[in-house]
Amino acid sequence: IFGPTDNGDRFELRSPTALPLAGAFLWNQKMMLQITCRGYATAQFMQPEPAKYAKAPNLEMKTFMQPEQNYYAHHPGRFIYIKDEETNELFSAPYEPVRTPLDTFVFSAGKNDIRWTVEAKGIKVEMKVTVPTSDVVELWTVRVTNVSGRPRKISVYPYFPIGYLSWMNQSAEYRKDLGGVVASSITPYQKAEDYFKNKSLKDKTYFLCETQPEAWEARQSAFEGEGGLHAPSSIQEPTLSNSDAIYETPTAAVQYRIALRDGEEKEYRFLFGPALDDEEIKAVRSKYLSKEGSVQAAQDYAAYVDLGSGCLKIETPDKELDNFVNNWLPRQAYYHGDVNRLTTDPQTRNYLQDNMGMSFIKPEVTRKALVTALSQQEKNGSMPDGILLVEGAELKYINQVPHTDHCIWLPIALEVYLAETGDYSFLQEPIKGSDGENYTVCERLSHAMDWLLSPAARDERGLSYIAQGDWCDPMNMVGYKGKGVSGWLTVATGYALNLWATICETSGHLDLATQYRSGAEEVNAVANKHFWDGDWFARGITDDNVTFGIKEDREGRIWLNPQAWSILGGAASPEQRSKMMKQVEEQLNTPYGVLMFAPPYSKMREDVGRVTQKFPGQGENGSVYNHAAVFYIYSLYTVGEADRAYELLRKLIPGPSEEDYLRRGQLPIYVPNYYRGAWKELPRTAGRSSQLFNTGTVSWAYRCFVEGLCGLRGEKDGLRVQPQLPSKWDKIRIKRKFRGAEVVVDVKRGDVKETEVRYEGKVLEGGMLTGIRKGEKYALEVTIPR
Ligand code: CEZ
Repeated sequence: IFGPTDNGDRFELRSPTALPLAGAFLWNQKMMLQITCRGYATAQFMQPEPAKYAKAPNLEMKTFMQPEQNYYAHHPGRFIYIKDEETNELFSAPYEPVRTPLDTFVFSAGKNDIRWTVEAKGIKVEMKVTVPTSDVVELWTVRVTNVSGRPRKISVYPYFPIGYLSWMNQSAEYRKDLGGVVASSITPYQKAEDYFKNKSLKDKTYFLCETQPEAWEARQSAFEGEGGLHAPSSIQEPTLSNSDAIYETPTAAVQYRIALRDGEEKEYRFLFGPALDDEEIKAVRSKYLSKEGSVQAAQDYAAYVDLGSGCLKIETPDKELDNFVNNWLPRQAYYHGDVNRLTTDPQTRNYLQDNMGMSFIKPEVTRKALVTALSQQEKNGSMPDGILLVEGAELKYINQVPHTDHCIWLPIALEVYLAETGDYSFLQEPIKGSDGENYTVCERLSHAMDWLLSPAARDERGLSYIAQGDWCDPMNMVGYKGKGVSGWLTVATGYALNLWATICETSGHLDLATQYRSGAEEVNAVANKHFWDGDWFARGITDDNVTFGIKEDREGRIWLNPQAWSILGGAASPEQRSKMMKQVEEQLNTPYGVLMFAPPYSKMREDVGRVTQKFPGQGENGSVYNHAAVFYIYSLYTVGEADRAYELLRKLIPGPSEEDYLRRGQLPIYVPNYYRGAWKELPRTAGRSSQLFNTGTVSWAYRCFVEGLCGLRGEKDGLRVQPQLPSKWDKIRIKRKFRGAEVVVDVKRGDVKETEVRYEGKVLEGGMLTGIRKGEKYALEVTIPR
């Protein structure tokens, strides 16, 4: 019932009930559309704040996407009802709302479009949706074919619910002049100043038809009547009633009554989206609502998505993995780097990590993002909680809660950018900041590191304050009184300082290198003094001086982040590492990945905070939180733990067994932010996907494949080749784009003591390929020990 097609370009699901929440997503720089295999949809566009053009039947708040969202009959969706005019029998595509058993069901997630093929009662319905590159509109094509072996009379009813738009003013009607249903509304507001802001909001929702329908409904209650969505009353009648909605809930349903000979098909095109006024509606109509227009848009969009195809193609013994890494992972990383999760104020750490991933795809974007972030650095060297991306944007929601970790992500993102591009001159680029100063990148990074080491960021013991959160957003009460410290942030500070010291060294700033290297040593020493618990590092010390994440804790006993980052930053010695890894294996490993911590909290712990109130095993309360998992995986690659790393890396994606797919409930076309944890406590739900595709995991995951598994890591003067295959693999083949060149690498096991890299027959010293020229092709033969 699952599987890749078209050489991995698409992924199919052939049951509407096996993975009912499974879906796919499309985006462009202004919008995002997530749609499930059964037809439920969540779409969002930017104006510039996120907004919706199809809403729930009651007033919906503008919150971020919800994990494991459940759908209900009236949830926004895109559906086609088919009625047999002779028997009155009904079914709907793709599956909802009628839920008739289907003879065929194929949900096919592509990189540039999403398609369904559905067959029931001798009628085949093919649906396809895509979005254009820069306008906010869904482009739909629906083809209906008679496959019943005899002539048929049917009615085809596209039904695109619009929902409750506004309690102030809402209406809808069929507009003959525009060729579709248009709903109008006024975004509710109360303050006079909002009137002026809201004037430019796209408060109209349109559903435009290329072929004029015979009849329509623009009022939800008229469409549904007493029959409900399983058998709408209006569909029981010969024709829809041409209703309008006047301060009533709008909908868009239209009817085509057709006769089809055996084998005959009809194709329809529709547009669905938001608009400011009639002019905009006319403009999208003339641009997109035709065969030529939609073909052009599809080509352009495919070209746009293709820009995100990344720098790596692998052939390994695991075909499913190849499929994911070659096709879907870079696409997801590109989505993050290109549109910053469609927010106007991304969290600073998300912004930096999402753009870090872009180094492998479009490094010029990473460079620009680093400039944008650094230009918002505070006078004292610290970084704000969020980065403002458009004029007039404000720090909202979580960005109003003080977190202390934002500086550490600067050298992390910068280092990946430099490794990928070798663009060390960037360090000397001056950046004018909102602090009014004109400092170079190098100076700004040093200021950020100085801040991490300053008394503003560290207590008298030298441990890093946590305030109302570090990487873990909901860990908001460890330090809200001003004293609590973070074990993770302390070792992460060590990592950031070491990275920065290395960059300084490589770029010839030796004095700075020595200074920050000794800062790192000092930080790592105090981390060991205060957080080492015998077998692992503790997670923090509360305002009341209680150390947590230690052996004595019944819940929240061992946390992954302090272990991973003490490996990265050097706080952990080789002996400590092996102790920690053993504990991680025993206490945190599950068949679905490694837990963020265990055991999960069962009730509020007031000196830890909101994280303990999340449902056990969900979100940050001890799930397989993939972002945390991938930090650990990356850290394992940095110390040559190839087998441990690969085992966990593979678990980031669903499959390949059917049982695993069913449990996770998601297709292998993106990494979700978590899989449910509480594997020991609540085994029934363990492994279930959050279905959320916004996650910092992807940039690190891509990095793990490029630099870790394939071992193709950029350095100032070239490419270091050091593959780390799991021991059960004998060979892999890699194609890697690097600084404009193409490097093809054949990796095999052989009788060598150490990895041997040959280029044109000669062994490369230290596995370093240097003198790489743009446009050239390099073929490397790599032999790794058996
Ligand atoms: O958001 C993420 C953040 O975007 O949570 C991560 C954090 O590092 C990322 O920057 C770990 O806390 O507030 C909450 O409780 C939520 O859990 C969000 O913070 C969380 C959601 O996954 C967003 O979809």
